[in-house]
Amino acid sequence: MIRTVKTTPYTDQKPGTSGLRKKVPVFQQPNYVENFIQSVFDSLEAFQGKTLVIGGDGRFYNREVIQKAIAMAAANGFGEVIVGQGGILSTPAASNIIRKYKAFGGLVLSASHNPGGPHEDFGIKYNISNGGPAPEKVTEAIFARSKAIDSYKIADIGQVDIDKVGSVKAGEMTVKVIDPVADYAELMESLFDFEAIRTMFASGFRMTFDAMHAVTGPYAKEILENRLGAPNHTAHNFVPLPDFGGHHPDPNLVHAKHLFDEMMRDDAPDFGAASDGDGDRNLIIGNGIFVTPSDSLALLAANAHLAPGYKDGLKGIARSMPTSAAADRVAEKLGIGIYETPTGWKFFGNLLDAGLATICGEESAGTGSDHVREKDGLWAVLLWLNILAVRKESVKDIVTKHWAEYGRNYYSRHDYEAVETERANAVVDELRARLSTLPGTSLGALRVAAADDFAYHDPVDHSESRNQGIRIMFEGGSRVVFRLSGTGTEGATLRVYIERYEADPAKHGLDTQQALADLIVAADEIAGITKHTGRSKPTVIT
Ligand code: G16
Repeated sequence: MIRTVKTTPYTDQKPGTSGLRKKVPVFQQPNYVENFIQSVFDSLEAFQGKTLVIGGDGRFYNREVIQKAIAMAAANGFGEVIVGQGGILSTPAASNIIRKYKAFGGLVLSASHNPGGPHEDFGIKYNISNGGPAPEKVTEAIFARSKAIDSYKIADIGQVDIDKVGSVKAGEMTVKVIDPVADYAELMESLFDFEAIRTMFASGFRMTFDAMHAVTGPYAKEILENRLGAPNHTAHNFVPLPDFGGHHPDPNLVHAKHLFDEMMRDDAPDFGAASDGDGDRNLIIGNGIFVTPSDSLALLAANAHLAPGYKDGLKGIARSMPTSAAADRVAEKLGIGIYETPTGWKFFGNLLDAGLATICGEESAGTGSDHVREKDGLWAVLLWLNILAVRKESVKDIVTKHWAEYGRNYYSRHDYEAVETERANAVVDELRARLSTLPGTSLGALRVAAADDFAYHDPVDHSESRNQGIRIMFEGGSRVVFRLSGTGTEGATLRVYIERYEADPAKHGLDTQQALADLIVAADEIAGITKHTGRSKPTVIT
């Protein structure tokens, strides 16, 4: 039986950088989930009888929302739902399933690297038929609808068993429960030289992978250990838990510090990696060297031809604006296009669909390619392994040779988390008002060459996205960028991105914070961070 249930709108269902992210108790309010899912369906056209993919990262409230989503998909006329066994699908695996089985779209339930649990974070994101996050025109339509919604449709089908692989009927609709790993593992085998990586492991190559009790655990076990022959203690924390074991499943130098510390020891393994809550981010650390996400993008692009899936070269590279320009130098050398987009993987979709870019990346620990339409943590790890297997050099040697060839972009991000929203807005508003007066002014030895608020013109659909981050460019190529995060769930997070280019190999061995010291001081002076926020230092430095 299909019921139409009366509801009243919530005013705060605006999707951010990557879907709707809120605290669990917010999602647990009456009809909160139902309103949002119905607003998604109401913003779509012509999906009757078609397939919807549903999966999540296994965090607290995942199973409850999956049951609601299935019952609502049945009531709204979808013909089939494909769901990962146990409600599990990593974000890149969900993207692959949407593409492979030609689904109409998908609901990806995750708050990514944010913590999970009854008082922590949850999220819902809609992905379109190319497998990628809905573009802004769709998310804007969803938000508009959520403010006007007065009813939703739900089918009385009881609890669907999502723990057994196979097909069951839910009213008129079929629910297909699939192994969440198999299709993804097959895709990885088609892109990378598994034989070469197997040989490398067999000859004693040592790796440590931290799944952070998040969704990549089962994927890492299957691919790294079962298929590539890595020893069976290579993947750590590989059982996904609803609260990620009480930690932030965020693979950065703060929340994966234990991995960093292990990799800096004399007896460290050859390669260390981690992934986040929903499996789309990556952390790469070689024996004695952390590879910044921006450098990793550049290195992967420069070496991608060593993997079978990219042997014909790249069509182009895309990076988000705050990501360092290291990849630009690789694109220049390869004679291919480089695209600078706003923060948010959704902006890469058009470039990938149009064949303008093959590899994309962001400073926020995301790299991926045209194999799916999401960033992909294990993909990045496997491409690194493929490169290491072919080049037979250490991560450190590969990185330092890259710097010697292209120069080094010293890079760091300083985050001020949970700042009062008005205070964070004041930083950005005041900067914006002063943009035209900054060029030509000096801070110590640094002279401002240009300053703007980044705007993006999509070369494919010609849409415009404004106010995407304030850039202060200095003479000589250094810069600082300021923007407010679109993924936080508490107050505002001010992000400050700091970058300096150094061509001289003799100066490539500096400590990053030291190398950026004058820019860090300048950033505070220009933006008045301490004055506005009362904070004397960032919450997180990556
Ligand atoms: C999401 C987006 C990324 C973005 C990141 C940080 O990642 O998909 O494109 O770079 O958030 O965004 P912000 O700086 O606005 O917080 P994820 O891994 O959280 O889905």
